[in-house]
Amino acid sequence: MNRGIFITFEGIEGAGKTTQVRLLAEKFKKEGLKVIQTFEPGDTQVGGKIREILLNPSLSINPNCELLLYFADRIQHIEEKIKPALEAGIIVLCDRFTDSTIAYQGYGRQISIELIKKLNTLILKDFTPDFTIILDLPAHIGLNRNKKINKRDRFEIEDIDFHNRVREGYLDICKNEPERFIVIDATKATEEVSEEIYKKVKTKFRL
Ligand code: Z5A
Repeated sequence: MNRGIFITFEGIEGAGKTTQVRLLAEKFKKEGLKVIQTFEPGDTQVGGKIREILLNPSLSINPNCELLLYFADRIQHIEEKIKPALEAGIIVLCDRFTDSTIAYQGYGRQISIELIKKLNTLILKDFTPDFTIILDLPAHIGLNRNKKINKRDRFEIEDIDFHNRVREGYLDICKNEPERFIVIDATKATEEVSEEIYKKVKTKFRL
């Protein structure tokens, strides 16, 4: 049996990641492809507890503690969910992964990116997605979308400079590995974005 494909969706808040993961999964399922949707942080039983801590706006969390909690969530997620699905030949569509840690904790919180990369090697053995879709849009548009649905967690309450650094971070990260990334203009209408992603993934993996 062939190994599955690991595809991650990245971008700032309100970029449309959750929406696009769902739409791509629906399209693939209609074609009879085996696919699962997952997300970080929190898509395991242990991860759900970690998520409650990470997103609670009333907690003040030390940046390195926050960093390690994301890694704790991720190793549980990889071992419990992602690897078994890939070994079973399933396409895994994941809403956020290690590029989020580089963008948010590295560029956003300004923790050493060298340190994050070392942890990635030590803890995750550099487990890397096959393909990463960056949904790019100006921070104020993404934040406004989330305001409309009253979403306010520990990250939404950060100032606009933080979110601008995260966006710039993503655009920087993909320069180092252009073959793994595509950047999509996420200001376009939902269905237009979805079609673009669908076509790119189909072509790249000859599905
Ligand atoms: N985080 C971190 O710091 N480090 C890490 O390593 C990881 C994560 C893994 C998780 O929050 C937080 O953890 C996250 C980063 C941090 N920061 N925050 N906040 P989360 O899981 O609760 O949320 P999120 O990942 O940021 O997703 P989101 O804010 O829910 O946004 P989204 O998934 O990108 O968008 P959406 O839910 O699909 O859409 C948002 C709204 O926009 C919704 O009303 C849609 O109907 C609308 N939408 C979507 N697409 C469009 C288009 N094209 N046009 C107009 N409106 C649209």
